[in-house]
Amino acid sequence: MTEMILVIGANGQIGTELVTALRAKHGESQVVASDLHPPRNADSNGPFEQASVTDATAVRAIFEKYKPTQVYLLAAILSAVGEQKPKLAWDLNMNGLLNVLDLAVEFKVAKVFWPSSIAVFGPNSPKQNTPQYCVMDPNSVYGFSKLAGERWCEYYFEKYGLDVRSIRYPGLIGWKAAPGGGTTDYAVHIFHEALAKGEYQSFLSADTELPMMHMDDAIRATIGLMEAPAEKLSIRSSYNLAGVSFTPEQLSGEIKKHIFGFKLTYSDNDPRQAIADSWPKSIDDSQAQKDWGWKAEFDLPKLVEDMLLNLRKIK
Ligand code: NAD
Ligand code: AKB
Repeated sequence: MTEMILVIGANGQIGTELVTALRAKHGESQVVASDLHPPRNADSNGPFEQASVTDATAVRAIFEKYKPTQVYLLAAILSAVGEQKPKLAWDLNMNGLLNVLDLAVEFKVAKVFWPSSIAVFGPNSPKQNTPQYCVMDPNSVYGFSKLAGERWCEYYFEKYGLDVRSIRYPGLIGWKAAPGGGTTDYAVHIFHEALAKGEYQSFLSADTELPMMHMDDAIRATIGLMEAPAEKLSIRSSYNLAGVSFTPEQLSGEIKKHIFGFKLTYSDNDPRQAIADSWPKSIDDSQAQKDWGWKAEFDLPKLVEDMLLNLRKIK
């Protein structure tokens, strides 16, 4: 079957890499990129549609034009920006999702991907090896918009038979695109500053351990989940997914092996610290391993080596 794939929120940290990967696999003309803003990648020749996902009429026109067989909805406001613009975050993260789910049912889209986050967990969730099912009391707007989104995804699967698939991504680290305003962004910025200045001021404290993942692993997981046979998938809310967990201090220690004299300092009273403190330190992803054979490839040394190698080439 020839796929026609629509990626909404295509200009962001994940979309930039996902569109490239999907176009390499399915052909440029088969992957439609869409975003609120004009395309960032001037080298990309594939179709592009500028629209807001909250504008149901505009999104409907895109569905009518391309008749997508798969839709990836990436447009969202992330955790840190969400605390500055709580109502906007709720509106985009909820109504954008509901618009896409409704259109996917109406246009009989075969598969929908929508990402959740480790932000669905809260202060009373277990911190170590956080299980798939446990207490979930997220206290950021982003976190509870993702938790509500998970419930909607499962609901559309159960009620309307829509094949929705989802992953609770950890903090993602890639060299091709900048992160979009999250709590884990320090772990991308640190590489740019380490190479440019030999130092970085972290907005999270030295011992703040968080689950993270190299972008290559995240893209492989996303496409792997979308290609898995439907009958193998036991979770239609969102799968826990683990990569590598580390603190700013541990990341800095690994960077120092490559950049002699790299200096990490810390700022006080950053609002992102409270968000990070409410999140898990590590994730149990045994259900993803069991259902669709997921396994991360990047550990901390490999992630750091890859980031520095590639950033050195493009700087
Ligand atoms: P990002 O902020 O980098 O990109 C989001 C994109 O959505 C941007 O290009 C933005 O222009 C676009 N957008 C914003 N408002 C829009 C609108 N109204 N209509 C259409 N497009 C709009 O985000 P990302 O890091 O690429 O994340 C993509 C998804 O993955 C989000 O749902 C996010 O919650 C989830 N996620 C990301 C991470 C991570 O570490 N990057 C971790 C967990 C979950
Ligand atoms: C954020 O920090 O908001 C994101 C996420 C983990 O969802 N990177």
